[in-house]
Amino acid sequence: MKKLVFATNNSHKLEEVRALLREAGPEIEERFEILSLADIGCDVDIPETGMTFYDNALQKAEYVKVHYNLDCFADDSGLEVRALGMEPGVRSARYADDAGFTHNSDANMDKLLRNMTNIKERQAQFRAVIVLLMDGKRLEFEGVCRGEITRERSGSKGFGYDPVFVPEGHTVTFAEMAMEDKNVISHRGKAVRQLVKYLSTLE
Ligand code: ITT
Repeated sequence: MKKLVFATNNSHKLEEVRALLREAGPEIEERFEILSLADIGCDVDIPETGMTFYDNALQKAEYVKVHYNLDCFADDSGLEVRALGMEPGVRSARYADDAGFTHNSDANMDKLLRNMTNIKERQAQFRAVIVLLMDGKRLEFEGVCRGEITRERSGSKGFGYDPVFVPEGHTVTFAEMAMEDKNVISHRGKAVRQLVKYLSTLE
């Protein structure tokens, strides 16, 4: 079985990705052992200093490759709000902290709703970029999920901005959906299904 590390400290991302890989069927499950950072004894908050999702995902994946010499993939993702010039974008995790250190979803949502108080145009999208470093190759997979920012929070499932995001074609927020339903339409679900497609083509 081939070991593949998912370089994230976000337990929700890990849970979503593990469910998506399970759904991909026994072919993937039997060939790849997905390890978390905790599984490889890494408790570092890997620096993310890039200007793009791609740069940050690569930075996280390279950290594991360099320090642990294991094949690895990382997800860098965030929320892009049209009326805010695609902010918070790569700063999504630390949006409410101007210094960019702390990671507080409640404060992030408060700041977002505050900044959008008088804005009628609510279109937004989640974007996820996955970088895979495997067998000396570097691959990129990307997924986008369009939707709208609500005026108040609703729901308690999921993580991050899920309580304030209603995906296109739906009437409830990501935080009101079961994880399996979110995964069908989410940015991460789309990116991970491309990753799975690639893994399933390998000899
Ligand atoms: P890792 O870097 O350890 O993977 P992280 O949470 O810091 O975990 P990112 O740097 O990629 O991850 O930041 C992504 C942020 O964007 C995340 O903290 C949320 O605030 C937001 N986000 C991304 N995907 C999301 C989703 O599916 N639902 C809600 N918010 C999401």
